[in-house]
Order: sequence, then C-alpha cells, then structure tokens
Amino acid sequence: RTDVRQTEVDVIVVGAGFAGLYSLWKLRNQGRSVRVIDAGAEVGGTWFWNRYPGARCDVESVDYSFSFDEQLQQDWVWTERYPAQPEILEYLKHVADRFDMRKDISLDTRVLAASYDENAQQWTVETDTGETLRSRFLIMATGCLSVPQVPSLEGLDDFTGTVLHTGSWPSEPVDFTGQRVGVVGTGSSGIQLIPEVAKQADQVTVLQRTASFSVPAFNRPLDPGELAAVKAEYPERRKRARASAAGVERGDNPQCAFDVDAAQRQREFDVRYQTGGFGLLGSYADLMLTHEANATVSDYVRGKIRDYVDDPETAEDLIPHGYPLGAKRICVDTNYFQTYNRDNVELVNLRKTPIDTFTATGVRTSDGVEREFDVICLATGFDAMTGALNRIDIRGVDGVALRDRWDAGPVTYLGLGVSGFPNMFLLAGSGSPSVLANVVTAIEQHVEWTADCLAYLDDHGYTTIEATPEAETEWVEHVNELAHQTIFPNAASWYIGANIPGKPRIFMPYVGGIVEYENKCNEVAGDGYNGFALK
Ligand code: NA7
Repeated sequence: RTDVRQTEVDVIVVGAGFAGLYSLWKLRNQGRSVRVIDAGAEVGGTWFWNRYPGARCDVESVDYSFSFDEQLQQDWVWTERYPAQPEILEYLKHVADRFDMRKDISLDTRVLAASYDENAQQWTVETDTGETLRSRFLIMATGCLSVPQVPSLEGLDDFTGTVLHTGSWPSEPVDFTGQRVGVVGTGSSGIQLIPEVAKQADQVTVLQRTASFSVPAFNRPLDPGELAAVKAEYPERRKRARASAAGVERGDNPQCAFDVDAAQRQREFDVRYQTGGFGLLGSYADLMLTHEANATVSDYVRGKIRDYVDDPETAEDLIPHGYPLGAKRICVDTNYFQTYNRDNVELVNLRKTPIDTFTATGVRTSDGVEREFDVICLATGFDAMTGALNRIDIRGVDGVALRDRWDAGPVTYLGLGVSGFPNMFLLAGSGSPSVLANVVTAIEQHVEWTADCLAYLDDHGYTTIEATPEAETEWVEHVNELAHQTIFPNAASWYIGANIPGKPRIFMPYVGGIVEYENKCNEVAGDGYNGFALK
C-alpha cells in the first residue's frame, strides 16, 4: 500500500487515541504539518482494542472527554454516567471526523522504528507498510495500557478451544451462549468482563490469583437535566478538574482518618461508597500515606464484599489481603461480587489450588481437579507504561536504543523528555501523573505544554530541545522519593512493573497529582525550559 501524502512533516505522532488526536488538533492549529500513525484499524487507541463485554471507563463520561472545544462538549451527548467502550469509541471517531483529522492519520500502520539523525536534526520513522517518514519532532502518544500481557501459562498452547485477551478483543461480538468459559485475571478488566459473560454463558470459572479491591460504579443513564446542568457550566467544571490532584473534582476531604472517630469515618465512607466510583479514596487525606489510615478504608470495603457474597468461603476468597486498597488501581464495577451468587459462576482461588497446567480441553489445578472450557478469556493486563515504547526500536543520539537506556527502568524528565532523544516527547509517560488521575486531563496538560514548548523553540530560534541527564536523574529520584512517602509501592502492581516477570521494579507514575505536576512543568517552561538543553 502506498500513501500519497507527504512523507516529510513537522511532527510525527505515534498513536491515535486521546493523546494522539489532541496533539494533531493542537499542533495543526499552530500551522504545523502533522502525521499521526496508529496500528489500529480505527482511531481510539486503548478504546479501540479493549472492546470486551463490559468494558467501561472508571471516570465519569462528562469528565473523561476533551475540553478544548466548547461546541464539541456542548454538542456531544453522553448517555451514561460512566461511558461504555462503544460510546467512547464513537466519541473519538466523532472528534476525528468533526475536526477533519483523518486526512492526517494513517491507520492500520504500525511504527517499527524511529531514529534520530543528528546532522539533519530529524527523526526517521519506519512503518510495517514499508513507509519511511521524516519529521523534526516525534511525539509518542502510545498509551500506558496498550500492550496486552499474555503470561506464560503452562499448557495453554495445547488448549484446543478459543483463547481471547481483553486487551485485543475480536472486532466481531463473541457469543458465549451455551459455552463453558474460563477467565484468568481479576483486575479492572476481569471484574468488568465476568458479570457480562456470566449472563450469557453456561458456566463461568474464574481463576483468581489475587483478589481485588473493587467499589460499585452505581452506573446509570444520565438524565437530560443532569447533562444540561453540566453543560451550563462546562468551562468552570473543566477548570476545577484541572485544579484537582486527581484531574477530576472529587471533593477530597482534607481531614486525616484519625482526626475523627470510627462512627464518623463510617458515615463518611458510607456517603462516598454510595456515590460510587473513586470518590471513596478522597475520604481522608492520609489513606495512601499510612497503613493505619488505609486499613480503615480497606476494612470497610472488605466488609462490603462479605455483605454481597452469599457463600462465606467464596466471600473470604474474594477479599483482598496483603496490600493496601488503592496501591493497585481500585476497580470500579457493576455487580461484580454479586455475580458469585449465580449458580453458573465458580471461583477458583489459585492461592489455594494453583494451576497445574492447561490441557487440550481446559485446566487442571494442583488438587487434581480438571475443568473443561470452550473459551479461555485472559484478563491478564498490560505491559504498562513502557511496553509500547520498548516494542519500537527507538534510537537517539549515537544510535543509542531507548530500550537499552531503560534497561534498569524508565528514566524521563517530567515524563515528557528523555536525555539523548532530542525533539522527542512522551505523552502520559512514566514520571507523569496520568495513570493516577483522569488521564484525559493529564493528556490535555501534556499536549498543551508540548505545543507551547514547540512555539517557544520557534520564537527563540532554537531547533532542538533535549532533557539534560542531570535533570532527568533528579526527576526520577523525585518521583521515587514521593512514591516512597506513600504506600503506593506496597503492592505488586503494574505501576511498579511487578506484573511482568523480569521487568525492572521502579515506581513509574508521579504520585504528586496533576496540580503539583503542572506547576512544576510551568515553572520549568517559565524558566526558559530549565533542565532541558536548547540548541
Ligand atoms: P491488571 O490490573 O494488571 O490485572 C491483571 C490480572 O491478571 C490480575 O488479577 C493478575 O493477577 C492476573 N494475572 C496476570 N498474570 C497471571 C497469571 N500468570 N496467572 C494468574 N493470574 C494472572 O490488568 P487489567 O487489564 O485488569 O487492568 C489494567 C488497567 O486498565 C487498570 O488498572 C485500569 O487502569 C484499566 P495478579 O494480581 O498478578 O496476581
């Protein structure tokens, strides 16, 4: 296939999800030529691939959306409090069409390599369609959760039925009617998938290694009055989101857990729990700072699980232990725990009876029990934050490979730049607060900062910008130091690379929140891009 469009542009953007689309809009409006490249057959990024039944965002629709165009936010009609995957995908397709973005987007095209030519001060990008493109700037909008992780599971290759992964779900709907289904993984994806499959399938067997903390979404249709009220003050709502650590207004309580007595804590938790979603984490300021404070909310959620599940043994198996609530991203569900009260759903606790091996027909556990499946669904997560970047052969100055630079874990300055990789920007990368917040708010900030930076370079006659090794080291240390002042690192989560065997254990997200982060970014820019070398 040959593309008749320009092969030399100002900016190449890899990825056509939220970050890629906004980059295109923003930079094109600066008069730059931009080419966006995405491996998917449609725009949408993670919302294109994660089309499993039940896939839904855990941030409310009216907040998990772009703020850059007032008419867009006035026109678009969200139908539910938490948007389901098809609706988010429709929204992103609408954005691409509405702003005539498609003419600058190459779909079905995977970037294989990107290398920096110091003499030409250019990036050369190679794709699997055989195209070679050149640009002054390279923006990696490759997503934090975009490379599905398929664990090595003994015997899985022998299984003769169908194997699916939530993160690369087939484009045609899967009919589970009459099927016996095994599900591996009980993180956010598994927790969303399981109740939906259970409604259809004959039998669902959940193979659970680690129980998850999950809170109800209390999802519901958005009534027109409610949506109108949001729209009446949308710009103010967006400002409040951007001024909130979580990138969404959550009404965080400034008190600490032990400033009040147990009865008052119970009331606070009740109100927030009943509201649904992440708000529970905003109950007290120290819930992620000390184990003692966290135990109050962890125990509260454990109690709720006991209430939901009829069979006491199943309930105990579903109750998470050994790590604090929030240290793995808290799941937001619809009828997850209640699903175990159905006759066609069985929980296998792999801590008690680990998988011995998968077989041609199903799975055998260590107690010798064999279970037969027609379909196995892997909800086993992603090679998060660094996976997509490390799969591209990215080479900076002197041909140094990014994956080698990151051998001991990712290093970035502000999550945006990497020393030795001039004119390359990472969006929502390691060292940014994006995954601990409303990622769309974070993305908007990253893209705006990057666009301002490009304008600054032009205005001041610079051609390149590159993080200095000192600033990068300092930032990585700062990110780690902040993380270790909290209890976030106290779980084997994808935040710390623990879900991938052999991946360096480094706490990757910036835990200081959107506001602190944006202040720091603005301070750097205001100081003439302090910590970056401009040439
Ligand atoms: P997660 O949160 O990484 O969850 C993956 C799940 O898969 C988790 O329960 C894992 O158990 C399980 N898993 C992974 N490998 C295995 C093996 N080998 N055996 C058994 N179980 C396994 O991924 P999700 O897709 O659910 O969610 C990712 C993010 O997307 C989420 O945080 C939201 O931000 C959106 P483990 O905990 O490793 O014992």
